[in-house]
Amino acid sequence: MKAYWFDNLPGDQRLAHDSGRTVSPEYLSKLGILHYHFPSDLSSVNAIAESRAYKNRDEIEISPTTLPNYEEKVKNFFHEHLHEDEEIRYILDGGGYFDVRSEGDDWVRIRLEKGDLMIMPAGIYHRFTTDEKNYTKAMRLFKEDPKWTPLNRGEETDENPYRKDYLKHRES
Ligand code: KMT
Ligand code: NI
Repeated sequence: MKAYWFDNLPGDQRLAHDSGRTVSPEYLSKLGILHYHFPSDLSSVNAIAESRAYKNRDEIEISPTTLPNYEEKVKNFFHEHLHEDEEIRYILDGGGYFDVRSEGDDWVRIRLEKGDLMIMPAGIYHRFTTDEKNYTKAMRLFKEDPKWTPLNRGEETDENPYRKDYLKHRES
């Protein structure tokens, strides 16, 4: 895992877009993001899922050969959105980027690779993209009652109770 400020320069979303300014683990924690590294150890993943009552999971292989309409899907993952549940992702192979909004509404880019597990809080604005290698295999963890539908950013999501709750906790 590596976190840095997104450079905001034009170019394919799958490029690194590394401004060269790193973001500290403390700042990620302030945004409410948790990160772990579990190399090929599903027991740790299972323990996290159990402790947060995340009872469902699936695996997704995001690549041009395994995901129909790959280019379109990759663009969709990159639409800024939030969820009403935590988003928990465990990278099984390959790599990719999650961008999350900072307190000042700038993008923090988080590079994840095999063995990385990230938990994003409910209500945080974010987006995802594969990298130049076009290959991410990930486990997606869901609660029993899934509220993981992406809600694209707009006036309504700014008023979403999960968004308001996130901001309240981030500021404290
Ligand atoms: C998301 O929320 O954009 C995703 O789940 C992307 C696929 S998992 C790496
Ligand atoms: Ni999401």
